[in-house]
Amino acid sequence: MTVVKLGGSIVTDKKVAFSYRDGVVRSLGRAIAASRERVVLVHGGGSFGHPVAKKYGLSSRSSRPSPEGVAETRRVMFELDARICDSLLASGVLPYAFSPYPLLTAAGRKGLSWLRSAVGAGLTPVTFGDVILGDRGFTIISGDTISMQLSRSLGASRCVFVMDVDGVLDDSGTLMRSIGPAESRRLARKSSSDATGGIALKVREALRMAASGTEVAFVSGFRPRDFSKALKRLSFHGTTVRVPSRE
Ligand code: IP8
Repeated sequence: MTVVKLGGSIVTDKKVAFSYRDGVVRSLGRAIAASRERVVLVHGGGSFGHPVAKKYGLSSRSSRPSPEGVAETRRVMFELDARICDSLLASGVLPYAFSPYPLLTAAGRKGLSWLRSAVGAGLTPVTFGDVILGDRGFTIISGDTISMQLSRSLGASRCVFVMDVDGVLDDSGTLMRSIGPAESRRLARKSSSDATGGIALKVREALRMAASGTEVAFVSGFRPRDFSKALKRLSFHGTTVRVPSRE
């Protein structure tokens, strides 16, 4: 099983509110359909979820109790999800959209046989970063965290993060072909304009996955051939994550 995280920066143009990259999502969908891999998809908020979450002061750290903000942020996330499912259907992938809520409790994560059944039936489960009610009120759970939880619960052999750049970049913008804990600590200092954690969160979740046996890849969604290679475990242009215990 492979978990694919479609970053908000690749499914939308984050500089343009409510922009959507139909052509890019279709090309990624065609690559998934052609790969015949068993895939579970997670997508981020991009120019839909993040600006609205920010407008209402919602984030993954703190949240003001704003029922309007919760309702509006979820509405735009479901709208983006519907667009993504349309593009997937048009490219030969059969999406099975679901809310990430079942993933939030230990019992829910254990009982994921329905998800396996959906994949066994030829469907591709699709879920997304969401607004959830936790101990600290309403907070945003990033698609990156959901990808990590799903990878662990499903025992995924691979997780592919699809981005708008070639992979994880260093301070000078150069591609890092491989990353481990040391690079992660450096990236943790990078600030993000997202309501969640940006690249630092992705890399942190990637290391946790790698530590529990999932291979992690970062690849550009503008390079569908490299995305195909990453899906099929072939050598690709992008970043791979080193297993922390082997450092
Ligand atoms: O873009 C955030 O998910 P992410 C989702 O994966 C919302 O961090 C609701 C903004």
